Amino acid sequence: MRVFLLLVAFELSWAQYNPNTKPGRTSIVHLFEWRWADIALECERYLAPNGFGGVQISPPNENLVVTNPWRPWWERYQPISYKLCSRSGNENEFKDMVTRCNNVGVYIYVDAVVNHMCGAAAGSGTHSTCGSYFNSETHDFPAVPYSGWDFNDWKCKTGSGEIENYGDPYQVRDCRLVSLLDLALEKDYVRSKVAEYMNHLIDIGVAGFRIDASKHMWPGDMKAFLDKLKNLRTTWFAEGTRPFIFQEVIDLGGEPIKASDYYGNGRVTEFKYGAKLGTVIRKWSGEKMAYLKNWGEGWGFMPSDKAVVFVDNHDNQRGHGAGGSAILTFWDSRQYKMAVGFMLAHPYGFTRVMSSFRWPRYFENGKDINDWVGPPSNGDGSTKSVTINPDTTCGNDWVCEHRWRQIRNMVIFRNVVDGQPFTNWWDNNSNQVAFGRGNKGFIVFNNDDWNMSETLQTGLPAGTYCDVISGQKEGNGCSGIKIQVNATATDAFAMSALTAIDECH
Ligand code: AAO
Repeated sequence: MRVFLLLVAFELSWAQYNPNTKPGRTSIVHLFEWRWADIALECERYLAPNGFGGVQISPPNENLVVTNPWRPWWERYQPISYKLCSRSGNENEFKDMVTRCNNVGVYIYVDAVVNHMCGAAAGSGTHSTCGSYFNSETHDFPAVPYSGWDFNDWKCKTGSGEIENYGDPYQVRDCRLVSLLDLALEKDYVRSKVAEYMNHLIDIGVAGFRIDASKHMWPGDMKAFLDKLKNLRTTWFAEGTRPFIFQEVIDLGGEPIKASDYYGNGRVTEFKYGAKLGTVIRKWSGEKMAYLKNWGEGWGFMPSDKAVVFVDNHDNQRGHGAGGSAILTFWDSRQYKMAVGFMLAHPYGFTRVMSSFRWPRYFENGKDINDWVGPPSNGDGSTKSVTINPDTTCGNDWVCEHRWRQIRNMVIFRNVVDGQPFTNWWDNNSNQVAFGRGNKGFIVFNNDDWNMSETLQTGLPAGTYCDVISGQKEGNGCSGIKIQVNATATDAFAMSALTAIDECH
């Protein structure tokens, strides 16, 4: 009997590392600031047919409306209540999105902001996305409800009430992050309210959560509310499926709080990944692609089965969060495609693709003074819809990196090579590298300033293959480069900066 109980507990605690994506779907995409109506359409018309496993959405709950004079994207990280009501849409639109995406096998991952409510200086009134009243001075959020008792102010020991030093784990967990009112998650009442919000989303049919600002919560407090979560809806998921949990913890080293402190709760964001990959592809600090041979744990990253990886995120693509100027984004499109291609070809971690909006980036003294600019919006502040151009790119200033041919095809490549080993590494001791994934795929990168002409061992069965970077398989042919793989080796010459080979026959 005892053994049986232990086994059950073991399985339950492991399940939240599983992204819950459908078999053969291995990546999710962050559709940053998209409206629910647009996400529903995108699931049906693009994500499902192209093998995407899911979507990370922006926080769906009611938030502070900030107008100074325009609305910043970051207002969504200042909760006012857990009503499903935001610039992306209302509860009905949210439910419609979840149902339609789930029905085509693309699952929804919610960005859950549960460490805090709005900023201390937000004031009082009903300037919130659903019009709920709040008062940040008295810490009153009647639409939850939370009151003064539910915040950590008494616990924080800094003079300012703010996190002043990331070297002190108590400050980081008990004080305010950039003045955001810090919830007392040691209280069962607060844990229950958070769990109630997340369970409401599970009831609607979501598959998991990104937990915002996890570094600023005690791992044990998080475990307490995570343990209260229900299993996923059996309409779409197998009986007993736990929600996928990935925690936003920025650990670039050098602080006492480690990503590993959070492994017990689920996966963790690996911020070293994008910072290092950007440095390598930019060839900064003497880095070169040849050094990527032992990419992954060999670079000091967390265990692969704990990691969620990405080249950039909504913070560090605009100088928020961490990673610095090495982070590659859509603004550096050629290098960005190479980085995302490398990430998707390499077996390490669970991969998340970024999908952004364009903003009027403007640097003053090395800082983008428009880092706050919100999503493409109409005069009344409502978010613009994502229009689709005849050439399948997006309009209205939505960048849609996930629709870039090279990125979309590499999402498919990752699905094709899923479970295959990392094989046949080759490098020129500089910035030309290649590797295979068993007998299913092979990829070549040329980030040197000179052409490449090599004969490489691919591990692929002999035959004709389509390069999925320059084109793809179309009918019985390739729209891009066609590559002949011989019985033992193949000529990899005259290839573009990034070349992937995939089965096409
Ligand atoms: C806004 C205004 C504030 C105002 C506040 C309240 O900008 O001036 O006080 O409202 O009125 C987002 C925006 C914030 C915004 C907030 C609320 O980014 O600008 O504040 O919404 O509207 C830390 C956290 C991490 C967080 C990141 C931005 O640890 O959790 O800051 N990310 C999430 C979200 C993010 C959101 C929030 C959290 C809040 O993704 O969108 O904020 O819900 C160090 C620490 C990191 C720390 C960074 C930045 O990083 O390690 O933990 O991240 O500092 O403070 C080197 C180091 C690296 C270091 C980095 C930067 O790279 O190696 O470790 O330098 O110093």
